[in-house]
Amino acid sequence: MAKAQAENERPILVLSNRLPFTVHRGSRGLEQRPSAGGLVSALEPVLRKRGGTWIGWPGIELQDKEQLELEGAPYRVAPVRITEKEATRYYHGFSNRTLWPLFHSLHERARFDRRDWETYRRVNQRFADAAVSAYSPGDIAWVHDYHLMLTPQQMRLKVPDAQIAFFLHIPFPPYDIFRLLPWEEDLLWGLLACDVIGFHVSGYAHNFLDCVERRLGARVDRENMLVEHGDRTVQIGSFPIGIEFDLYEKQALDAPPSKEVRHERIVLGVDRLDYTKGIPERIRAFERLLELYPDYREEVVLLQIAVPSRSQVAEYKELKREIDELVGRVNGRFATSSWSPIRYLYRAVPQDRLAGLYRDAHVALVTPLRDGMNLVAKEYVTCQVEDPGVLVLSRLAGAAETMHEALLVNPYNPDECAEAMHRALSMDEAERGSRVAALRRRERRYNVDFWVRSFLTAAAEDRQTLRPASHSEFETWLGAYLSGYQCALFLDYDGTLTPIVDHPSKALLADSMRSALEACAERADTDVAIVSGRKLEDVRSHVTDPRLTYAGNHGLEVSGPDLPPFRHEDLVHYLSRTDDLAKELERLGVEGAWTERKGPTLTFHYRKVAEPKRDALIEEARSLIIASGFQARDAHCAVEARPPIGWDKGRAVLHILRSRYGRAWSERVRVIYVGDDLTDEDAFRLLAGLAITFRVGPADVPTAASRQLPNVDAVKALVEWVGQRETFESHTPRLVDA
Ligand code: GDG
Repeated sequence: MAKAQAENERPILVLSNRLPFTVHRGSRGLEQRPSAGGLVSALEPVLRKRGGTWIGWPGIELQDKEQLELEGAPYRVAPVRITEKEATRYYHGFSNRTLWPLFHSLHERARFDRRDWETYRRVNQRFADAAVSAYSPGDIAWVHDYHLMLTPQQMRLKVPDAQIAFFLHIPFPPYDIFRLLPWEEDLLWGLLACDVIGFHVSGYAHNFLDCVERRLGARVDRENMLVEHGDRTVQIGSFPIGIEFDLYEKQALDAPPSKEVRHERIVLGVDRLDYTKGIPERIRAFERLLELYPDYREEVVLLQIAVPSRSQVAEYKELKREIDELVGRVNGRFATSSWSPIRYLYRAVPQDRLAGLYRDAHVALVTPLRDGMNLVAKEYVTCQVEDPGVLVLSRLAGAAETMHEALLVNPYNPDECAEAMHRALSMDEAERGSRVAALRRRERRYNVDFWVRSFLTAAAEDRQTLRPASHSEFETWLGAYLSGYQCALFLDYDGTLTPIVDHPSKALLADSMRSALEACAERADTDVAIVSGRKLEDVRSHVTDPRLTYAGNHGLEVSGPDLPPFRHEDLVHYLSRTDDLAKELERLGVEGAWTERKGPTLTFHYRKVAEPKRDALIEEARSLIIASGFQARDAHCAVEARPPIGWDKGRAVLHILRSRYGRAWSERVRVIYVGDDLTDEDAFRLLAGLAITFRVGPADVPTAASRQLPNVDAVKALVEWVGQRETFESHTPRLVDA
């Protein structure tokens, strides 16, 4: 408990698109005005209490020498510099024209532009760099919203032990929508670098789990809401945001009667002018009310406040024009000499006046087509301190998940909305009072402080891990795939069958792994091949089983039962040249670095070289390798020199499959490939669609593998399952999705 308490006092870094104030260039230089809005009022007190840094974009392009200071604040502010051109692509482009519509499931509005994406990535990196500079061990970085979905991974790569949490303020869409995004995997990888990822409601969290499971092949635990991402575990959760209840309640109690409310009863709409908010649909629903129930004419007014938003974007200009025309049409149709049905204010109203309006409105019409949460619904019920009003709420807002006592509607159905308005306007006081009391009680309890506390507590908790991969999981993933087919199991050696150790000679096969491999080798329906970067003889001497096939030097040499021995024909040209290259690399003379000679290839190891010396050393080694006419390839703490002959582990696997089973191998054989190294990525890419591939170990780089496994133990469980799996007599292939 004491520990949890201490964790709750850690300094935080808040990363959000905007700083907690807006900046303007005035006659006296840069002028700051505090930002209104829930996020700022929720997080500011936390930063004031714990200390930390707020990292965000000031909203204008700062000149090189211009600095921003937040006067008197007990926390730091780190402005992220973004040029106007970058803002066009990062903010107006990728954030608001790609992610915003797509995540609200309005995919036809989404624009996919590679240049927007590249700028988004670059700007996200700038946020990550600012966070890395501001971070001290023990801090927690809390990244907010869809503008910064790559930042967690960019930060994690530089501070592997950082505590990083993310909260998404908008919906997370279902897989079928999410997968329209050309960069879908990058975003998932970006987020999975977090320790905790929070969403407003459990539906969004489940959508996210579906996407990581189906797109990345990550293991997920839906009961405990965990994702196994490489060798890390990520906690997923729903944390519905709340509002500053006491503040809104007080403002509602203090506000004078609203001037806008005269003798008519008010149906109120309050939104940023955004196509997700369903304003045209709402106006049509109100029109329908007046058609169906003429008694409301001259009795009721729709007061719609639309706050200008993203007004440079063409779609928003178009939406404004549409609303203007609709209001004109409906008013033209029903207005009388003393009454206009719709009063439309295209501007922001000061917050204290807004509280008065909420209080005095008889009905709030909160009917977004899709909304992460929707704070207006919460503010409205909080302000019902006098004659209780009725909330009509879209089922497609996150708020509908908890606000059961509202009248829930489908915003696309004008008849249903009109009926709900009628029910609201004719509801007796007892029912209105009961509904409002329950709604207010909930918002008072689950206010914004509760949201911050519960999120940060979850972020500070020790991570659970998933149950180790079990045979039943392998049965689910591979059972139908292998059933009735010959299985060809390809395994890398170092980091896959044995853990990575500080010298390759110490990487010995555990007895249990040896037994698991033997069980596979004994089966007539299974062939096992070890595909390694080591020399063929070296890897064979470690595994020893003569029934297995061995591919050494990244597949340049292959030997196995029923296979003609293979040695790539171009190798002779390189055998002598590796010797000279090895000598040149050895002359670099850096402590801890050494060269492994493997015949036609060599590996330059730097695992034991001090961290600060590495980058320069790698650069130098790569140049020497390339100058000698070899390809330089990155591997685990090593650079490989390989003959540039278009051959790699993937090609070797295809060679083995064709040599052993014939050209039509894919009709009889099902392939599994397991590896941990960057050199295994060649095989993952080449075998996509032809095999089920597993990447083992840390999730530090994106992978082309179809699935991920955390460690060598999980590989052992997989090999054991292959060795023990049920045999099917029939060789009639089942219809499966490979
Ligand atoms: C995003 C998600 C999620 C509106 N008009 C005036 C005014 N407002 C204030 C409201 C409310 C805020 O703006 C709007 O918040 P919403 O939640 O409704 O919508 P988004 O701006 O789209 O917010 C949303 C939210 O993030 C939090 O996570 O709920 O789903 O889309 O606070 O009061 N405020 C003033 N005058 C106005 O005229 N003063």
